[in-house]
Amino acid sequence: MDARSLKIEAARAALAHVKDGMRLGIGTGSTAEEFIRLLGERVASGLTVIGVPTSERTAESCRRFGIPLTTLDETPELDLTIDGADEFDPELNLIKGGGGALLREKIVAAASKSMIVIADESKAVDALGRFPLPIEVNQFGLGATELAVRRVAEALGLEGTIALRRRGDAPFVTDGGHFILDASFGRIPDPSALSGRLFCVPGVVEHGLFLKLARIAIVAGADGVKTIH
Ligand code: ABF
Repeated sequence: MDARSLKIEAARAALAHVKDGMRLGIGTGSTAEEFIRLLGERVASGLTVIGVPTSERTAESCRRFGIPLTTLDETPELDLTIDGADEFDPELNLIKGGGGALLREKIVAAASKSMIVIADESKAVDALGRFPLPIEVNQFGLGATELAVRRVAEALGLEGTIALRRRGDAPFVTDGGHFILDASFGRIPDPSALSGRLFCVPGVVEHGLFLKLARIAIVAGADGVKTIH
């Protein structure tokens, strides 16, 4: 099965968790796009849900597929968020943010009673860190923030490169107007320690370590779809 088919299978299996009347957090990325498309079909045939999108891109897709939207101001508590991930470990800790939407994704996930990750099996890792960790930072003080992040990493014995994400010739700018540093530290033995220390850097707005947020991962692979709790 090709990569897109696996994403569709994971997205389809996640739909079984969506019940009439639910307030949903709706993720970003190519796997989430498949979910949005399938959810749109269910909405067209009578399912009643309301969604909070995790990015402008997702908001646009939801509108295209007829999914009613709300905001966290109007609906501050959600029943379920369904989102993709860049990688997940056996404890369902995640790295997210490859799509640049990590801040809204984390706010939405944290506002949800439950979070389900949908992914193909290539996203499974024994320990986080194969995928570069996205760190969303304020544009002001970029150089100082990058240096502080480097010092945090060194204090934890992590080494590697930190790159400012770019789109073409210009830095990539998030929906919130921030930059992203992609930190290739390799294996992260203690994600919780790294998370705590990164939050002590004033220029860090958010980072892509999603720890203890996902309850379930629905993972599609060559052997079928597995649900991991
Ligand atoms: C979002 O999309 C991100 O947090 C993650 O970076 C990415 C996963 O994308 P895809 O489903 O395209 O692999 O959920």
